[in-house]
Amino acid sequence: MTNNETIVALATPNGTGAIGIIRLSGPEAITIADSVFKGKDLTRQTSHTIHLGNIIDDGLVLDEVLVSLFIAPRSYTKENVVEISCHGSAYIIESIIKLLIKKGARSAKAGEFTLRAFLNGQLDLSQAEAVADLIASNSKASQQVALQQLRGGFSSQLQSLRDQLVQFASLIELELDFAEEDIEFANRDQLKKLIGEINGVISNLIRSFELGNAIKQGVNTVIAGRPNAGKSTLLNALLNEERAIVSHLPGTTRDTIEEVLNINGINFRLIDTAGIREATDAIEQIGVQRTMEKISQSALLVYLFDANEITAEELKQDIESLQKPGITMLIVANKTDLLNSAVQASDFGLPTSDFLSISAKEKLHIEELKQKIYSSAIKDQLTGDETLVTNIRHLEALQKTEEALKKVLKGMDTITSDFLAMDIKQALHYLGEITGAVTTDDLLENIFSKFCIGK
Ligand SMILES: Nc1nc2c(ncn2[C@@H]2O[C@H](COP(=O)(O)OP(=O)(O)OP(=O)(O)O)[C@@H](O)[C@H]2O)c(=O)[nH]1
Ligand SMILES: [Mg+2]
Repeated sequence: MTNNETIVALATPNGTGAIGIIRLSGPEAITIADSVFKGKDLTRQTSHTIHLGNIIDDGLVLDEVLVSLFIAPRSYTKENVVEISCHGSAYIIESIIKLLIKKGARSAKAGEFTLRAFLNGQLDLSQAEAVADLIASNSKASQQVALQQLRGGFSSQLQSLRDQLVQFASLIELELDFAEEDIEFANRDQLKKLIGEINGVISNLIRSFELGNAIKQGVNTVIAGRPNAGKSTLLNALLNEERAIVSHLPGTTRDTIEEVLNINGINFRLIDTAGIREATDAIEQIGVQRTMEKISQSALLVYLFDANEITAEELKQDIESLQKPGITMLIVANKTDLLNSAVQASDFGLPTSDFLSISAKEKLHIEELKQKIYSSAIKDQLTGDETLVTNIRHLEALQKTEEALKKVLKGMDTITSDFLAMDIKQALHYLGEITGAVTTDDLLENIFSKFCIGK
């Protein structure tokens, strides 16, 4: 990978806007910009300054622009960076980029600016990934988690663990030099203690993935129950919008309907489904199948029933048939507006904890249900500064580290120092994959190709 090329790309979205920002990075960024700019000599200006002037192509003024200068290493990529703010016409933007390429820049690949920032030591790998997450964030919580990771909370924690382990690895390597004398430089009890500590942190991080992933991707929340229970009415009430068709005919909803609802900063993907029963025709049967699929892919199931229609025995059967490991079930009694008195969990012989009674049609207790949905998914309180793993690549590396450390612990009393050193190195390798201390071209390609061009 050579960094002596100067790259160029539009940093703002494609299409017409008030302004467009074209970014150049590389050793020639300033001289290339200067060669098309009339106003000042850009090569003689100081870093972090802005200059008004014209972009000239073939003697003609193409646009009046503002040019910002960032002189290496005081820039995002640690290279010379120039940002040209021009008028946001697609024609002007394209013409300026073409002109800069004619003068010696080349088109940047997806994520190439951030890749350079990583290769030049501006960011570690998990921070670079956080840049992509931040750009993609679509809720307060996902923005906060990405920002936390960008600030390095995640990597610094792992880095200090890795440092301690490196120390042990070197002590054990030292033992290999004195193998005949049977000396132990690395105190085994201390090593055990350290591994115990590391394992504690790692398993917390692994556990945080469920929440981290929920925050990043949104929580799949399926509304299911018998036909006519009021599922579509409930979807509409939660969204405050007439999204799904409601009718008194059972079997109205046939396909699944998905909409995002934000509760306290977390996105929930609400899925309204076809009512579960013995289907009366082939299409309904497909609908019911789809319902079951959606349930199995969801983290949260809102089981809705018509409190006027169902017996305690039927309810029990429904709940039993829908209960699966890994999915939290809320049991919600609907149409309570038709009842003289409120229904309670105990009426049906159910525990009160995950039970709620509402009227979807009259919008009674909908806010309560929203909060219950939130607290079922976000079991631990979010304080905003905790370290959460949101990235599947990190999760896998952590799991592999955990496995490698288990091997170290298991082998500590039985195997020789050379094998122990190898097992520790394995753990170090996986930890390094997260921060980028250990990388391969494939890994980098994989991560940065997911960025947009211009980032
Ligand atoms: N009184 C009363 N009627 C309700 C309530 N919720 C829904 N309904 C009515 O119950 C009927 C069925 O509502 P839907 O929302 O279509 O029920 P569904 O569960 O989506 O039904 P399918 O899609 O056929 O499975 C409609 O006539 C609604 O107006 C409620 O809280 N109170
Ligand atoms: Mg429906």
